[in-house]
Amino acid sequence: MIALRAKDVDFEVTYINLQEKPDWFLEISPHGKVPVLVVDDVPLFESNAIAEYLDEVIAPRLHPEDPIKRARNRAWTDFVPDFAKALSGTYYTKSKDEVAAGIEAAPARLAKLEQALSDERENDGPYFNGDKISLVDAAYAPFFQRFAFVEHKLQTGILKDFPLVQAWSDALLATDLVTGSVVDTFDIEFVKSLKRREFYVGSMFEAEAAAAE
Ligand SMILES: N[C@@H](CCC(=O)N[C@@H](CS)C(=O)NCC(=O)O)C(=O)O
Repeated sequence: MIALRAKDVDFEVTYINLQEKPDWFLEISPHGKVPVLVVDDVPLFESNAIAEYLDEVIAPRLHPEDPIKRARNRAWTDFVPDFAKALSGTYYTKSKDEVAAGIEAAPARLAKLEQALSDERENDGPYFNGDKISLVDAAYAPFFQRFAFVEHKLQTGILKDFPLVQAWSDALLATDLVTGSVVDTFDIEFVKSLKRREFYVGSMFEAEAAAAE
């Protein structure tokens, strides 16, 4: 969604209930996962494949022009699942003890990203390559966005030892490209899903959940 927004192209979004996936969706999504982008009746799936396709066919280019930089950006995009686990390992957890274990485990992966931010650019950012949003930014931003939301309550402090990562997150969450990429009701929908899945952090949002009833 962020890549589409960065391309300033017209698109239509259909949200589905992942608890009750419609048949038409299961027919076009081989793994039953979102996102899927339908282009001229052809479904594309997997976020990275979709983003790469968009970058090939719609300007402006979000990948760096230099092939070496591009390859390194792609390599760091491949790190997203590991990074996402570092963050979600604190809040996709069922108890205080599991939160604590997630906090203990996170730094090993966050340190790699801190090093990458230091190595990959010869400027002060604020984004992964510099002053322009790239596909790496688009890939990481949704995970920073979800973490920032729960971090208000959880107060894990896991980013405090990683100033470049924290500054990158702040920059991404300060742009409308990212904040506008989710539904207006994102906060409450996210809270509902945390509560439905009985994650510990869900219990910290009782007031928000009650207000939404
Ligand atoms: N590797 C996939 C992962 C997509 C994914 O995990 N999507 C989740 C939502 S963020 C999903 O559709 N979950 C529903 C399910 O697995 O049933 C991608 O990057 O597109």
